[in-house]
Amino acid sequence: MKIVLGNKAYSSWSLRPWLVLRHFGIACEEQVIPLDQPTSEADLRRASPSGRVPALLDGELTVWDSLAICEYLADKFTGKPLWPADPAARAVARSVSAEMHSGFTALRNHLPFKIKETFDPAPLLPEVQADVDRIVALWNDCRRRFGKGGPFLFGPFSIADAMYAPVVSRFRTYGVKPQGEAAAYAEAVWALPELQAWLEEARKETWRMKRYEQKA
Ligand SMILES: N[C@@H](CCC(=O)N[C@@H](CS)C(=O)NCC(=O)O)C(=O)O
Repeated sequence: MKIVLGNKAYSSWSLRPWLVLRHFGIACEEQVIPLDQPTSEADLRRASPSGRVPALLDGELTVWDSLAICEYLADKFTGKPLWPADPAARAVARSVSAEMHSGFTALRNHLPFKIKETFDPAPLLPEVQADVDRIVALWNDCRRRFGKGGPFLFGPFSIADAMYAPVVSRFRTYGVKPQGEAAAYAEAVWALPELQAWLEEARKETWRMKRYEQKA
């Protein structure tokens, strides 16, 4: 298999399935397409039918979209606990993953993913604060209901944590401090060796993405 990613400094959607691959020790080549470069659009179109990354190539098959890739990996590697084993926990893990995938637009637009950077905390727009409050509430709820077996949302690391890892990074970048169990959860995600490895690789990148650098 090969996963096609955007730059590690900026591509939050790419980080999600990459973390799943790395955490569960699934062998996969990788290719990074730097975004916002003169050749990016053509390169992305060649790699992915949507013209967006991540995309996973498995033989003749292309799977695109972060959550679809995670589901494909869960189907293909059934011996590995990519989702929680308990059906109720798994259903909630899928719910919070889908909520991340389809929502939190204000947070994603106003606090862009910049894993290498940190800024002084600034007041949040009300719609961004509402997204932060909902995320912190759902982290606390998952930890309380399902988190007994480990430091992550459903105890051991699962796809749900991969979906929220870019939010953990954004909270650090913009000085957002979650309250309650959510604070310890965010620390556990940030401390993941795979996430730190991604950060190290992001630090080595020299591409600049002008579109994002004008913000924040
Ligand atoms: N819903 C998609 C979103 C993918 C997406 O928007 N990827 C961005 C990079 S993080 C992209 O490919 N952008 C193309 C561009 O900026 O030209 C997913 O979950 O994979």
